[in-house]
Amino acid sequence: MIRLFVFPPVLRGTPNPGPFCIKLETALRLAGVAYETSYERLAAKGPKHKIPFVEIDGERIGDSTLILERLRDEQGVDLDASLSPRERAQSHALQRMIEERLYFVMVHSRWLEPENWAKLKTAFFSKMPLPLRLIVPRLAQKRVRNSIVTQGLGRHTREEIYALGAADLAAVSTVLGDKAFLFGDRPTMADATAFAFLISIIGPDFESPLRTSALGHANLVSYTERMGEVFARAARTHLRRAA
Ligand SMILES: N[C@@H](CCC(=O)N[C@@H](CS)C(=O)NCC(=O)O)C(=O)O
Repeated sequence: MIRLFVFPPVLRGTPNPGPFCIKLETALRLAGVAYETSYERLAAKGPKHKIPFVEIDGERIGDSTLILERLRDEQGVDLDASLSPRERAQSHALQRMIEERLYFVMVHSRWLEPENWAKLKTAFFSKMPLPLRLIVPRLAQKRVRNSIVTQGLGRHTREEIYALGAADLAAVSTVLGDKAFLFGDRPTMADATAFAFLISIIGPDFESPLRTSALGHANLVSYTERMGEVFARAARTHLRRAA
């Protein structure tokens, strides 16, 4: 049995505060892989010092993509089995755009917009004992700010950052078009990834120009709702199977 380590679900309208946690859990559910969930706040417990991570037969493995590649290679778990080589390449490019750029726009909107930061701080840190509650949030925010600057996005103006995010969302919307899922009528790995980040952006917890851009694409909104139903239905099947 796989043990999945994700953040505690501290947000109201989003399954998990970590989009990579939602991505991995969606993929496991879609593939019908049995797992048990443990909540973890400390990224340092993971082998890559990031969350999510999993434990399989006592071994801890980090990184959502590497975990899924391992499950594909060792257990034949492959949500993309029906895709052509060209579709796999397109799926790869789409997912890397979402994870390596759109993600940082989302992080900026959550951690560095004053109103969102106030909400995030309460959700993440309000249960921490004093004096940690006064020190840790500021250090964490500073680390996030530095990481966005190092990544490159943080060197742009606020307008430029949201324009870059809007362009990524427009690309996802165009690829989706009027299809049910990104590569046709069945969800694949790209849908697990796109859903995770879209629900993180569209969910009701944080307002931002990025959310406004996403809400401007009717197909992304209905797609996120559709994937939300797939995610919940797959959970019910998963729980029935475990019972
Ligand atoms: N490439 C990783 C990214 C995971 C990631 O960035 N996790 C963030 C939360 S969304 C994290 O653990 N941050 C805590 C930290 O960096 O200390 C994956 O796909 O799992």
